[in-house]
Parts: sequence; C-alpha cells; structure tokens
Amino acid sequence: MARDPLIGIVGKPSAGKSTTLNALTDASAKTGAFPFTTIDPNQATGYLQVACACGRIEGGKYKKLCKPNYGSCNHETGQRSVPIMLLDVAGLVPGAHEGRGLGNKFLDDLRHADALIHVVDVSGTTDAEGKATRGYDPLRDVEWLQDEIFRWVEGNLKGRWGSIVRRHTATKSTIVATLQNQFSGYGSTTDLVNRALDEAVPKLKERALENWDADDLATVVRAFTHQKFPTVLSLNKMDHPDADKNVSKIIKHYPNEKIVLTSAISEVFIRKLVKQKYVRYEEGTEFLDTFEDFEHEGTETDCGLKPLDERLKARVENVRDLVLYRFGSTGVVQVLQAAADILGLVPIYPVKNIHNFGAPEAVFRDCMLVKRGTTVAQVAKRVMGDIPIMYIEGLGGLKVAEDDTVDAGKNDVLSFKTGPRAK
Ligand SMILES: Nc1nc2c(ncn2[C@@H]2O[C@H](COP(=O)(O)OP(=O)(O)OP(=O)(O)O)[C@@H](O)[C@H]2O)c(=O)[nH]1
Ligand SMILES: [Mg+2]
Repeated sequence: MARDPLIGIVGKPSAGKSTTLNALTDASAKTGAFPFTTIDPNQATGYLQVACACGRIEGGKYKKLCKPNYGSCNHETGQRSVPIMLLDVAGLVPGAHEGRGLGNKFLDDLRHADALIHVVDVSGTTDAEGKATRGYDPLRDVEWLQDEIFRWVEGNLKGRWGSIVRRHTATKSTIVATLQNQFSGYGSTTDLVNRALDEAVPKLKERALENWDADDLATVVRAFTHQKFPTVLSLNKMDHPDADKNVSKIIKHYPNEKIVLTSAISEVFIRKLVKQKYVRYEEGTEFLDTFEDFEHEGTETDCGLKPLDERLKARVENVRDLVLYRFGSTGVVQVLQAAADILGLVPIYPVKNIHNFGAPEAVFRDCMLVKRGTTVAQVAKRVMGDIPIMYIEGLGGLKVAEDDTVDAGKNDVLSFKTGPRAK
C-alpha cells in the first residue's frame, strides 16, 4: 500500500451505507428509504481514533503541545483522530457482476479499496434488492455479497484467460508475475498474490498455468478477493426490535468474521444534536449529556447546552434505551477501528527532530496510517518521495535500519535525514 488507505462501504441497497458514511464523517451524502439512493460514489474523510505517541513519550510531556496538521488530538487523553478515506458506493444486488441493479460500475468503484465495511441491515425490513418488506432473513446477505465480489473478479479474469495463458507461455513468466499483472488493476502487490496462492493451494504454484482448470482459477480468485478485501461486518439498524434474533443468528453462523453492531442513524442524530448544542457527547461511548443532566447537578448556567423540547427529549431517551445503554455505543467508531485492525494499520509519526518532535510549533504534526510490517524504507519513500535519505533516526536518536519493520510502538516515531543527491 504505497498510498493512503481507503475503506470501502458496501452492502445491498438501503442497508445504511450512506448513513454510515455520514455518521463517520462530516459528509452529507443523500440517504433514503428506497433502493439506489446513491448512484455515484461518495468519498469523504473519516477519523480513526488512536492513542497518540504524545501520550506515551517522556511521561506524556508533549500531550498538551501536540499539534496535528490534519485531524486533532485531545490534550487531556492523548487520543488522536487520524484522517482516513472512506468510499460509499451504490448498493449491490445479487447478480450485480452480470450487470443486475446498477451492475459492474460500482464494483469497479471498489477497485482501490483496501478493506471493506459490509453494512448488513439486521432489521429484516429490506429484501435482497433493498425493497421494503418485513421478516427478511439478513443471514443470506453476508454470503451473496462476498460471492458477487468474487464473481466480478473471476469474470474479469475468465474472459481473458486464453490470451493471459498465451502471453504467460510466450514470455516465460512466473505464475506470480502473470497473476500480479492481471490483479494490478485492483492495487494488488506481488506479496498479496503470493499470500493468495499460499492460502489457495500452494501446489498450484508448481503446476503450469496452462494446466489450470476453471476450479483452480476459482480457488485462486477466491483467495485473492479474500486477501485483497478484508471485510468487517457492520450489523446495522440494531435499534430495530427485530434486530436481536438476526444478530444472534449471524454471529453464530460466522464465528470467525469480524462483527460490529451499529446504529448509524443514531450516530447521525446525536452528531446533529451536538452541532446544534443540545447535547454533549463522547464519541464511541454511551456518554451523552443533555441540559437536563446538568440541571440535576445544579450547574445549568454554565453547561453551554440548550434545553430539549419534549419531542427531542423523547428521541434522546429512545436512543439511550435502544442503543447507547444496551450496546455501550452506536458502534460506528468501533466499526472503523475494526476495519483498521483487520488491515493491520498502525499510526506512524514522521518528525523533523527526533529530540523535540517538532516543538514548539509542530509537535507530532504529522501522522500516517501504514500497514504493520511495512519496512522503514517504504515509509521513508512515502514521506520523502525520491529525495535521497542519508540515515533514519528512531526514538532516542538511535539509527534505524531501512529494512526494519514498523508496528504500533515500534519504529513508529521516525526522523528522515536527507543527504546530497547521489551522483
Ligand atoms: N432504524 C434504522 N434505520 C437506518 C439506520 N441506518 C440507516 N437507516 C435508514 O435506512 C434507509 C437507507 O439508508 P441509506 O443510508 O440511504 O442506505 P444506502 O445503503 O446508502 O442505500 P443505497 O444508496 O440506496 O444503496 C434510510 O431510510 C435510513 O434512514 C439505522 O441504524 N437504524
Ligand atoms: Mg447510499
């Protein structure tokens, strides 16, 4: 991943994809209770919550000075919001890979996504096409959506398989090189293709590509899509009375999937109230304070909140009872964290000066999200481009080897020292 990560939001029509995007960002993507509200993809910046380096270095001395260029850092907690790009696409329906619904275009929009949030409507009030119904079983949606993505990639490859094999033979390429050539349009890497082949059947690597049959190809494509699009299930509309039984069923059926329960609409509602100064809210938690809560404590004069009218009061109570107190949060902050987790993203802090981290003006100004296991040299390339680097310093001013890797808390604060251009 030589560029910033991109998280795709996928699901059938009316599952709540655009609502999820709006809940995670300041976007105002159009939402609606009818299929295909979204046609063109909406891209917006979300914020991933991480524990900032400022909180742990030199006993938190830099916490109060931390000054992110993008996003923000809480000077009390050292919790940092790091920007991350999100893409909300049109709904997918069964048969999309053959052009049903809005067809392939939207699968194409997903090409550059590094991970997916699959929004599943667990209220059972929308069918596979997103049309209003009751008692629909959303268990099916998990499977067919993954299948659509697989069939889309498979279809793209199958159509050209004859010429791919001819070229492979003529150029005496390796299997990995030929597949990487085909998958590069999805932002694949040789490493990813290798992992996919290892996951599929390592034996296929030894068997000549000319002898692969349709099943072999399908196995590899399945493994590739699995590696390329790690997916978090966002079981959305958990505020609905029918959600519980559907949630249990999905969790039982998919014990190994990464699953988060969400109520995107509640998060959007709360954020609106925060903007209008009706409530104070700690994102990602159940803590939501209204004017009335402060009134009880006798501090109503300085809480800075407006009193709620009866209608809003009832809606806030509803959100508390059905979502916040039952599940501990609306789940949307957690769903983004889960997506970053399956991708193995860690925050890396490039600094100009490894001893003062940019003080006084630019303390931990920059933070980027990279995959755990990325080498220090690859990080340097992303930060510095082609500028030649003389050496790289880590915490304490110690030199760091270029082939060393990064992780949370390991080689995550780095200073790149540039030198004269090589002759
Ligand atoms: N009860 C409930 N309704 C929700 C929730 N999230 C979204 N909705 C409603 O579900 C409907 C569809 O939401 P959208 O966000 O437009 O869905 P979408 O997946 O983007 O749909 P398309 O763009 O048509 O594919 C809207 O009426 C939303 O208000 C939720 O958490 N709970
Ligand atoms: Mg939409």
